[in-house]
Amino acid sequence: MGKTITEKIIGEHLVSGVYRPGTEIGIRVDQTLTQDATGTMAYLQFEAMNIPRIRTELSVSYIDHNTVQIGYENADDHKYLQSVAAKYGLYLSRAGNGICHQAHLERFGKPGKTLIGADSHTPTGGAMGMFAVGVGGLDVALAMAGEPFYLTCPKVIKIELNGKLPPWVSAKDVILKILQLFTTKGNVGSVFEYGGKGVEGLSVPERATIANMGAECGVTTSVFPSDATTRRFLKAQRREADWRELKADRNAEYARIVTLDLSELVPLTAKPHSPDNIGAVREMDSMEVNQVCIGSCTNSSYKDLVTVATMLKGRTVHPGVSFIIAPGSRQVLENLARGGYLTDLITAGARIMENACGFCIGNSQSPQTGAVSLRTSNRNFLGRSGTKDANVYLVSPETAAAAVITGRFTDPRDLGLAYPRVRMPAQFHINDELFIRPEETGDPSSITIYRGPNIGTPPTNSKLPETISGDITIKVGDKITTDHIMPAGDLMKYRSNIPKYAEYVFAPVDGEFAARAKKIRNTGRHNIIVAGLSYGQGSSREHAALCPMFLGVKAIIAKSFERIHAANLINFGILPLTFADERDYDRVEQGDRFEIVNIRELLREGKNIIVKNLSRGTSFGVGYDLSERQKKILFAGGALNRQ
Ligand code: MIC
Ligand code: SF4
Repeated sequence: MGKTITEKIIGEHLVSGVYRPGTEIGIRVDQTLTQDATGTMAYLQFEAMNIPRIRTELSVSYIDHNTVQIGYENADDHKYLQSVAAKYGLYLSRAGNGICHQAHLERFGKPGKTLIGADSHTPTGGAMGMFAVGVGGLDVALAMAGEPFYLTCPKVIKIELNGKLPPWVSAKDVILKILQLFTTKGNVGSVFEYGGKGVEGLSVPERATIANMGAECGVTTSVFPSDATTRRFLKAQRREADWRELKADRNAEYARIVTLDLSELVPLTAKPHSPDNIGAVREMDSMEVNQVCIGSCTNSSYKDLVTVATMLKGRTVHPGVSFIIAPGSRQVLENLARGGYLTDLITAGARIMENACGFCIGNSQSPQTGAVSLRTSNRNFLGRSGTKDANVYLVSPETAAAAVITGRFTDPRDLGLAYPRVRMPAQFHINDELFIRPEETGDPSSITIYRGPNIGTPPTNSKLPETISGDITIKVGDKITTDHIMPAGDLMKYRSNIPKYAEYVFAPVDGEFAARAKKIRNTGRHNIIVAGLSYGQGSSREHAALCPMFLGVKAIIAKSFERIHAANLINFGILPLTFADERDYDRVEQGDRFEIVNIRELLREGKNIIVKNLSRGTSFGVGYDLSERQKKILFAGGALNRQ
């Protein structure tokens, strides 16, 4: 039987287990990436492992999230990251160099390699045939220490693209259509593998938009073939030697095949407050728009911004719209400038932001009260923009630029303009000066790691007790994202200060949670969280596990968990349990007192676990999906305790 691309790459990297979907496997990690908001904690954990130099082929530490720098904390973290990179042999991508996923695709991505990144949009690398997976920082730290990366061997869903995109319909509309079909839940343990004739017509940046937002579906990753287009892209990056061909065998078998005719797609939008709440742009009834933000790791490539610049050339932003552009990388910005496109954008009235995450994570450009904000980013969770009652719509760069012109939701096909078909340059202007290479940094033993006053040591957990006895400190509903659990925005400056950051756990949902949890913890009881479907959607931030752990959370009972978050919970010694009968969710309330006895023994022997509800005199069963390796981590109270 033939192989899928996924099976080929996994097969070349397999170090434990066998390629059987649903079972745990370990793979060798070629490359890792981190960004500053997850990286500081990941490197503190790496330091705790006492390894003299990294053991991967390539590891890159990007500074792209916390670049607004109000107060000393972010700048101190940047300096910490720079000294760590020098000491342990990593590349450092300095602030101003761009968003990790865009810059990594440009300068380091290689077909056929494995990449794990402490950021949920790491699958962007799948655009050039990498097996690229978003993970928690601790998994990156372990990979840098030479450990394999463990994951559930995924089942492969083929997305067969046929036809060609019509004018004004672009890659964002493709992935929004896929989000409409697959939604944000129920896809854990799958890979989207793209194929079909339609792939040929998509440039690498377009493939990157699609692979990037597969993360919103909750898949392990998305993979495109590496073909002549990939080769041209790498050549334009002066990296043709990194190319290799990679495609699925003709007779490869898939768990499911979904066919999409690109020529039938129309401009789409994800309406508030979920990336799978899809509607057609034409149905938006010319709604007034207050803000347009173009950028983020989803749509900030040269191709995206040249399209926008060409549409706006000679025009001026509508008076009702605040128009923001954040290019994906310094390379993108420099090439826009050299081609004259930057001038067109400035003349049109764009507010040009730094090449960084910026507005996407809500640490700048929060819109006005009740605003309608059109963004080319990938997440529109409630409050993520920094304005709680803002309505964020996710759109393509074309639809975003149309609203810049008209001040209203406008289908770009209705503008009456000629569609600017952008050709990718045969050669990008390349300037790697903002990368600090490991070779440049001198003798590692002479490097002292810099630690500002905001940088603490990573807290560790105690061993899993025989009995968990505690309170339902909070009961939440379905689709709770890590932005609900551990908000980012301006609070991200506390990423390396856990006691401080922990004060904000669940702040967007329940401002009293942290105080309540501390009170329960201080009486010696445990905190337990009850949740609905798809708990922990969204980002990879391990702080959504680490900070609850710090507050004394020992177990979470949910209807289902998202992949990265479940792995993070285990890494920090929090037990993820699922309701055996989902109706039991309705039979428990916040404040109920629970007892789960003999857990260690039951887990060890693979037996059913019963939860006693002492407040109601009832009990119910819960399940778990844990490998022997994961059980050991839980018994030890987290992965750091096992090092
Ligand atoms: C995000 O888009 O939510 C982030 C910020 O990039 C996160 C990482 C983080 O919280 O630091 C992600 O996607 O993993
Ligand atoms: Fe940055 Fe936004 Fe991409 Fe996250 S989703 S990496 S915050 S640009």
